[in-house]
Amino acid sequence: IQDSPFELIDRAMVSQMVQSRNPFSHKGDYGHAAIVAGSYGMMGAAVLCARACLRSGVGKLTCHVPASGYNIMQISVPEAMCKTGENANSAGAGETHVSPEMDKYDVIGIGPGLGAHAGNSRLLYSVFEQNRRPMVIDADGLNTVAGDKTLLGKIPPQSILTPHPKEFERLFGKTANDYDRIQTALQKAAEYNLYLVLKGRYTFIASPDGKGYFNSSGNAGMASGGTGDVLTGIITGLLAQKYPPQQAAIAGVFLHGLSGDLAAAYTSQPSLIASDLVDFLGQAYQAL
Ligand code: NPW
Ligand code: AMP
Ligand code: MG
Repeated sequence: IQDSPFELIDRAMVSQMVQSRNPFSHKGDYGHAAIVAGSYGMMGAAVLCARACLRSGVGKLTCHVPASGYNIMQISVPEAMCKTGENANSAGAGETHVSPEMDKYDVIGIGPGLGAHAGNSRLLYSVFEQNRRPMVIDADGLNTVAGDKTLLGKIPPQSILTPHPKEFERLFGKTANDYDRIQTALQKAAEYNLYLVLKGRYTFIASPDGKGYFNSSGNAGMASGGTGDVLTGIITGLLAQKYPPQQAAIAGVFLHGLSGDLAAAYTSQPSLIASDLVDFLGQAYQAL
């Protein structure tokens, strides 16, 4: 990395970014995040994302989930408020997500476990039109954009997209190798004024100003369902706390990987599950 144009994200870099708390602060000082996630059979993704967002330090959190996920969310994450479509009391009554009322929220994280529904495209148009602040887009949020490429140009500037390699390919097409993928990411980040977080062993962040960052934390124990949903919650929570998007992306991926390293040291790589990343986030903050 010494001769590379890219920077390495390490403990020293992230320690400088992490904000300490004013002793007289209250929950309003740490932002109100909205998470738009979950669908029938994938409420776990929404729960993991919400729990991670809370552990990252957000002041208030409201989860927009389909009616079928209302009880699951309220019981699994009592700290979060919950909004559903009109059929909130009839279990399994629908898969619609209420579009967040933008004036209420400082940031929106959208996508984990959303599923592939006909209404997703309309939901994203509405979200992008009403909210011009940086947001986080992951998973089926990204897949929706990939299925309707005009959405790409409508994403609020400085938003953070967190694709894994397959999601990246759906968005921007096949690349010959890792080097090409990084070059494409840098080009697209600049073109659309977005942060692209290419998840993997060494997650790479392409910044719209042309800079690139490789993450140094994390391990193969994190190759397990739901770990990406946790990352979305962490970055959303950091944005809500007014970390600038570049810092939210950098600190988010490092803390996520560090939680994974601490969790693996406690349990083991094979037994690591996504919930462990949430449970060890507090220790990751302490270790900075
Ligand atoms: P393979 O398997 O090696 O051929 P999808 P998803 C590839 C939700 N979840 N390097 C992989 O390739 C998510 O939030 C819900 C290379 C396969 O083809 C989403 O909303 C959970 N290739 C939804 O599920 C827990 C890689 O991508 C394809 C790669 C679908 O998300 C699980 C799979 O990607 C999940 O998070 C890599 N590093 N990573 C819950 N508990 O509710 C992936 N691939 O089709 O986008 O499926 O990522 O599981
Ligand atoms: P997703 O595929 O969306 O669930 O995201 C998986 C998350 O786990 C990403 O943050 C990856 O960077 C991380 N991850 C997966 N496999 C590894 C690995 N072998 N080493 C380090 N991090 C990993
Ligand atoms: Mg994912």
